[in-house]
Amino acid sequence: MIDKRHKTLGEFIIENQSSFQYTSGELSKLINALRLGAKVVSHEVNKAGLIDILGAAGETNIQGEHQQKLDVFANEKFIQTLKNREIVCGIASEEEEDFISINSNDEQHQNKYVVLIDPLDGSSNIDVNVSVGTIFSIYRRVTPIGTPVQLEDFLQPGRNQVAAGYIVYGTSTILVYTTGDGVNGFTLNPALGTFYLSHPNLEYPEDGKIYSVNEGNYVHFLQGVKDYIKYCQEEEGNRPYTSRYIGSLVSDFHRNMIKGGIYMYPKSSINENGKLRLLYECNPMAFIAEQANGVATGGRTRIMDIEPTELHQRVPFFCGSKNMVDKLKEFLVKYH
Ligand code: P6P
Repeated sequence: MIDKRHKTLGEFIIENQSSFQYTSGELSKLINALRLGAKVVSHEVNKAGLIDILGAAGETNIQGEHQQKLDVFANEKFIQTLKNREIVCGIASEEEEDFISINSNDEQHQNKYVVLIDPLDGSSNIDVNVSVGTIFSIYRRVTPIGTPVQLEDFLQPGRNQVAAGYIVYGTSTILVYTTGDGVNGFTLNPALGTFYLSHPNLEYPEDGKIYSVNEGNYVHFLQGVKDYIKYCQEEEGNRPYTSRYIGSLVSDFHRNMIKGGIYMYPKSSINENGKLRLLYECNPMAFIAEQANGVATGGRTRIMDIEPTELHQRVPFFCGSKNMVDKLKEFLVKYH
């Protein structure tokens, strides 16, 4: 009997295929494509420290190979692995201005899914050896199967997602995903190239003592956000809270989901819609947060109820432990 703690991602997918609301094998193909991409990118990201030996992006390395920027590399690898699986009819990526249409040549593979991806979020942190990540969001297409994918297949509200997840390339590489039946985390054993179930049934603690926001933007925030930050810093009850901000969404999100906390990227006088992208950052993280008994809001609207209007649109993003987000909302509603 395999110890549950050592279940592989492949075994987990097979065991849980029945709870995935679509035909058998489709989830496996989708997650397997992302799993392969994660392993390839993890290997490359972990080499980044050797960049002065291997040659910086845009130069040729000691083997005379052209060194790609890692976010360009990650984008190409995920697109390639998804295309090869004959289940995806379209891909939207932070690295691509427009969506990519994938037409199946094989009548029987009428590709039903679209994937939206941030192939390497936080890539500016690579040069200083800070964790970065990949974020993905999966929908069923809404236009007729067998026809070219359309923009409306991508501009779906987050509540329509069939799966979402992220990969953190940190002290270890961990893949966390949901298909609407809870959240589970899998850690890569690089020696074997196998992901093992390391974080079953991830859930936010209802309360937390960590707040994550770029306080360098404090002067630009709306009054309600300013007042909430001051609330976090007051000496009262279990406060002051701890301020933790890595500057990499996947890492800040992952820590707060495990320990309890709130992540904020508000709109401000310099970012009128905030910074984070709705379709391939906020929606997938919101799906995971809600599946982990957390909350994700734009301030007045549940993130997953926002009706998208464009592929790369930005929205304000507040996400974390339920009681902390509820308290934030009390401050926001006072002013806005
Ligand atoms: P700032 C990385 O660029 C990112 O998209 C998120 O991963 C991160 O949380 C945020 O932006 C950091 O932005 O403006 O605080 O540097």
